[in-house]
Amino acid sequence: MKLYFSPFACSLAARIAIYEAKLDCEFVRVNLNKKVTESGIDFWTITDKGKVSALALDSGRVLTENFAVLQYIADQAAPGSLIPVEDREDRYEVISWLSFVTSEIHKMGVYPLASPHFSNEMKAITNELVQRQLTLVTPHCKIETIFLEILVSPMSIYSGR
Ligand SMILES: N[C@@H](CCC(=O)N[C@@H](CS)C(=O)NCC(=O)O)C(=O)O
Repeated sequence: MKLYFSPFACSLAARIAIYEAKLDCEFVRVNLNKKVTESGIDFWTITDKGKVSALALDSGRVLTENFAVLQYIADQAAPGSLIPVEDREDRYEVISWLSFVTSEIHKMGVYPLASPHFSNEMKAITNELVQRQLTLVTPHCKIETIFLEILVSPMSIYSGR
């Protein structure tokens, strides 16, 4: 397994999850501006989305989208250690929060904050929104799993909490 990552980008969640799951994995740093890996491979040839996280599985399949990548990693860990096992209601609660962080915080909130294309006024509004969304997620970080904490920590770093 090979994780294509960029320091302090959202791929940090996948890196932490892999360490927590104690999985064998090669970490490949990507320069997201140049779309090139540290060894000079054109990142577009790895994924035509050009974004981290990208997780190359031993089968050759490349998984993208943190929502999927994190669930895959969690399912490779010891059963129930990162995400509740199948058939448990709280598994779906974790998945629900994963979706919330992916859509409501990462793309709706964090992306505009990091983007040079948004005005300071827009960033101030967004920052308020992100803080509110993080307040919603944080109390759920303790639900029988550290998975949400893993996901939320990098997001917290992003938004300066
Ligand atoms: N929908 C993707 C978004 C991933 C994403 O936006 N990754 C950012 C880093 S946090 C990236 O690679 N940006 C580079 C780019 O957009 O060119 C997911 O949820 O995994």
